[in-house]
Amino acid sequence: MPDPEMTDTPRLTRSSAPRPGTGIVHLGLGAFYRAFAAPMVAQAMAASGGDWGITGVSLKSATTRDALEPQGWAYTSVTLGPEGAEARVIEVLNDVLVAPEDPARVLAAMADPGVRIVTLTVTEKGYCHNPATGRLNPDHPDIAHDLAHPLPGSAPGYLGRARALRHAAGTPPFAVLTCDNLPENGRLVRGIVLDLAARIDPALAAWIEAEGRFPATMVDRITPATTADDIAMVARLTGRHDAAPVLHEPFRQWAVEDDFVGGARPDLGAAGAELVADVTAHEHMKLRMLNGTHSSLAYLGYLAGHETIAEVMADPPFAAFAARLWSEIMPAVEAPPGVRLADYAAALAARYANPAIRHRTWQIAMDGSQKLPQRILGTLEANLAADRPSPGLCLALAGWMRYVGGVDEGGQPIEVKDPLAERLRALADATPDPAARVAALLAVEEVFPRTLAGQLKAPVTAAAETLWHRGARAALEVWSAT
Ligand code: CS2
Repeated sequence: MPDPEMTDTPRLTRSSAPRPGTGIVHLGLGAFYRAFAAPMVAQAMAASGGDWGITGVSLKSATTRDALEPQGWAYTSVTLGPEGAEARVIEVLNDVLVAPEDPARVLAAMADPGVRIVTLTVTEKGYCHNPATGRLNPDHPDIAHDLAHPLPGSAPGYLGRARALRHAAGTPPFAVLTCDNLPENGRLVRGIVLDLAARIDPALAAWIEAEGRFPATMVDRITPATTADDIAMVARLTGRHDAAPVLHEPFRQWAVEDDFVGGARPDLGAAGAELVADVTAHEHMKLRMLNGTHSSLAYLGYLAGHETIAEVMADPPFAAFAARLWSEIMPAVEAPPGVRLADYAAALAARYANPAIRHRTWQIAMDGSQKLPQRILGTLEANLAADRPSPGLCLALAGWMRYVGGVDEGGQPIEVKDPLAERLRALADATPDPAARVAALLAVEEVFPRTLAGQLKAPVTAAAETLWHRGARAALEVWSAT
């Protein structure tokens, strides 16, 4: 039903400014990319020129294309700071394609010699890999399909098949810049694409290995999913109806390995990105200190009845828990040059508490089976190796185990979104008591390497007993008093 407030509000339309040529194809056009990388590419072009317009590709639904098309692909990016909201119109998209409608058109866009970079935000599960090993899962139904058919459906399939077209045409490969929260994301996607390519044609794999570039990158800006209320708020703020605005925090950080094919890239440095030789330290810090605590607060916060991360941080036992998590995580993180980890943690606490950002615990809780390895398990492995206890992170894991059971502490159903949801739910249903459930879930090998699972059994079981018996909030109160 049309919002009555909106009927008289004119639609946002694109300005008459000249459009740059297209130099980037982006797979997985979600809110995060439009709030983060796309505006920085626009800023880079404003500073230093270049044809880096973007063709966005939705791999699943037509919603974003349908919303943006009448606006000439322009959209509003709204910064939500504690002092208020500030809107800016972003005009860097040249087109949006919906892959399932016309896969050949997506491949043709990716094979265009003017395209020098393919960026990705397809979320962790979009890589069709085994989260515990970081390797392609050849049994994944989408990969099995893409190996058997020239018109793909998955992100790795598009990367492999589009490269095959370029190889056949004598066009240099594009650089692949994944903007997903995966560990050493450039090397991970490189391994996945090489594995897939080798199964299509070994010569293709050899060419990608020699000529392809996969710069790793660390991306950071908190960007909750846009809601109907947000759309109405943006219309009031700007006087224009935008069917797909994006809303985000003021903070942003982009560290990128400067390793592109032929050095071709937008002047991201002019937009504030850090171009570095090796992004591993930045990535580990962000995945472990930000995403690790985000997931921990999301599971336990959801169980305690909190809807958003800001609400979680406003609840004293949770704020104390977050601080203890950071003190567990910091010894397992190497600070990037010039960064003090304690300052980074303090800045995270302030970002999480921003009341203008309504980031739902349920949204962050999604896809835990794909997120836990790089967010929490790596830290636990490092702490175990150094004999450092991690009771907070073990409680967070117990929180995930409780959450994937699909019933909250008040007996209400939880809508668990996860590629392994059914299996996790069946394991949880079969093992209502905490010790048995911990054992059953630690045996899920896609998530937990076997040795680590053995080491985690006792401390996670202890945490689960407390969590089951007392509930999340009381467990934190007890636990943070020890
Ligand atoms: C969040 C991230 O949804 C999630 O799992 O942890 O999207 C987080 O907001 C971003 O990585 C921040 O850069």
